[in-house]
Amino acid sequence: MKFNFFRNGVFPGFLVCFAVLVLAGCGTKKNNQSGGSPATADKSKKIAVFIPGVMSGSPIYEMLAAGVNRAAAEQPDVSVTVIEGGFNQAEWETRITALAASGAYGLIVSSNPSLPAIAQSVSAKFPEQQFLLLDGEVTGNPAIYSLRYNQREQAFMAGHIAALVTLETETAEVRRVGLVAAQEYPAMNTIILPGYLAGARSVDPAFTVDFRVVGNWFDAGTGASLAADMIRGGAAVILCIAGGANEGVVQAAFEAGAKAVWFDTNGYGIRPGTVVGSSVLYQDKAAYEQTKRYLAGTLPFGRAEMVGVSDGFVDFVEDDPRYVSAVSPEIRAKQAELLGRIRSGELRLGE
Ligand code: RBF
Repeated sequence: MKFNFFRNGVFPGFLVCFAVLVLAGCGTKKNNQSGGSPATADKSKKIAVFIPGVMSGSPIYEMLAAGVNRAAAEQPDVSVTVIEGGFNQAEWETRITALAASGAYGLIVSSNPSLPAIAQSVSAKFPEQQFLLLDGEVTGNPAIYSLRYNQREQAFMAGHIAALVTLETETAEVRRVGLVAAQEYPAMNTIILPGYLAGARSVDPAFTVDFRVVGNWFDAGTGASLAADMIRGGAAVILCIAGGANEGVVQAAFEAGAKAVWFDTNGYGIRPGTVVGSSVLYQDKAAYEQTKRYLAGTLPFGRAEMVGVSDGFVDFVEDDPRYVSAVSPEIRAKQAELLGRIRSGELRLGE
């Protein structure tokens, strides 16, 4: 990463200063205003974005990089390096430790609920390294700021639309909605899955969830076969939270005449008519705003914050023409009524 210093001219600049100081016979540490190695000269403006996985197929990560890049582009001399950590989760800590050990970055940005534990561990060895973590929670570490989303709201809205659409299908007597997840993790098991079920049960308390796990974030073939099996078992609408495997779920739903609900971004365009709901979060906006705060020196390290529907970071997309043509006016009216109750604060889905 040191090559970046050559590219933007900071390192050569430092060399010139250093040479001048030495020639003038006053090259002492005291007179060296940069206070140490060139890596520390203005490293606060060097940001590493660590993608725990790959960006392709995972919009939550694409939004992360986009938001940080947008904030950086608005100021001179800020550089962003995006590093994809790949799907081997056992390697992530080693990769992040290497980033911290390089001393090259003022800030490491990342996102997902497994990052707090990893960042804590790296932070114990490199306490100077600062972290901005989204979609995760950690408090009390003076080097880490975290922001997560109210995913009970996000999942509740998905469960509500899934149940409403189920009631209009031929297998409506089977009060069961589907959820295909890539893997089990605490936020999935204690917030997203229960929130999804609660949303379906707010339509009819008889609803249950058929919950299946792919085992990774990329296998569309397994996603498709799980979804096909669930549809044979009577689930007519399936929420997919499985990264690259989502494509398989939607394809299987399309082939069987079933429906899918999309999570994190607007997914109506994936397969118009088959995708009947999009419960979204605006991670690009969050990454942009928090990076701006960092660059302004106002990011409150040590704190954890949560944002939801009323803050404008979680939403359900209902103004897309492909949503309008995919579901009946009656369903849209009921979904709109729910959204109104969440937005106004009448229905509180705290955590
Ligand atoms: N979400 C993705 O979209 N793609 C991923 O590759 C991905 N990897 C994850 C790895 C771990 C260990 C955990 C805990 C979560 C991961 N997520 C991933 C899920 C993400 O944090 C979030 O829960 C979902 O995107 C739903 O908002």
